[in-house]
Amino acid sequence: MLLIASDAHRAHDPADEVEAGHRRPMHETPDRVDRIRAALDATGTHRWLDPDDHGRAPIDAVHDPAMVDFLETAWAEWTTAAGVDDAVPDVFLHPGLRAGMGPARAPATPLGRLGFWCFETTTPIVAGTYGAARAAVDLALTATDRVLVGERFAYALCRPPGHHAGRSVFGGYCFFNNAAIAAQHAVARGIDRVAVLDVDYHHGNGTQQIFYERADVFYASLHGDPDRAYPFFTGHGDETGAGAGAGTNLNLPLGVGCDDGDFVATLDRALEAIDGFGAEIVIVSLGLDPYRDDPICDLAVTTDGFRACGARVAALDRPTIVVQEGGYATDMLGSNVAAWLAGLETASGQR
Ligand code: SP5
Ligand code: ZN
Repeated sequence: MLLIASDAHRAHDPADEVEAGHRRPMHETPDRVDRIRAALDATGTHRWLDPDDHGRAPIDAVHDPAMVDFLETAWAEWTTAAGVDDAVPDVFLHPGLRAGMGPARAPATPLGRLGFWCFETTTPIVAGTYGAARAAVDLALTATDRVLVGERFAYALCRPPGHHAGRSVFGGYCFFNNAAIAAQHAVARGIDRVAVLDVDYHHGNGTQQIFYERADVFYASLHGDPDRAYPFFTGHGDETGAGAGAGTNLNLPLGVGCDDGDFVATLDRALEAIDGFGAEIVIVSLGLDPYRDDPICDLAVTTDGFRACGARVAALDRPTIVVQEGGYATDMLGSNVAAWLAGLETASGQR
């Protein structure tokens, strides 16, 4: 299989995140990429390709350019204004704050501006964050280009991940929505119907939002039920799209301890819907955090379960771009990605 990766992600390496009010080591680390690369190299069956620079335009096509401007200069502003630690907000633009009083304006100070664009506290900005986030987008776009010219599959080893980044908000370890930008790129290249299949443990609030009113991009997600799971405020089963996009959003919330059988059966429901939609290409937001030993999640999927998932996606029989999202059981992360991709490739008869 064709794999796209680069070392640019390493520059995004915050020491800590603030989780439930406590400072603790980041779960989302450069080591995750090392583990994945090592496991995929060990298979001896994959080809690595360097990304092409696509510039800022594909990002501005999906995100508010003012947020992109903010992320470009956030670290410089933060350090100039006496920030020495990683940049993390502590006051957020809760919708109740200005309810009935019109929209908020982005403030002038760095801490205020962080709270304007970011929705939570586990996504610190450091000196290399913007460059790493830009590079992750290039991986997803390069994978998309290759599939659009005839490659059956391509895998983009994106880090930082993307699916929590919305049009004008970032968080959840994500800055730019790699999968959504790839989907929009495919539309811009003439694909009429694109599906994003999100199998990360967490609901992809950003991807759902970006395409919520769009008829040309279908979003389907399996995730921990938002009644108990981050990001809490999106991902319910009755969120089915709006306006022109009515019926093009499918959320499949999962209970605690969901095992291989339940997960694959639920995946089949998503695949049936994507097939019914008539997707010409599929973009998979691949999180391995449904894994039974993931330190921040509560499902029970095994490595064999991930292989089965890859095989089911292959059976959909569409050109497929796989974009890396989460997965924090680092000891098994490489094996789990390798198993998922092996399932995809084997079932398609490509190997
Ligand atoms: C891309 C992705 O997977 N982002 C996830 C971001 C989650 N960050 C917040 C984690 C809070 C976890 N709290 C877990 C409590 C476990 N008992
Ligand atoms: Zn996740």
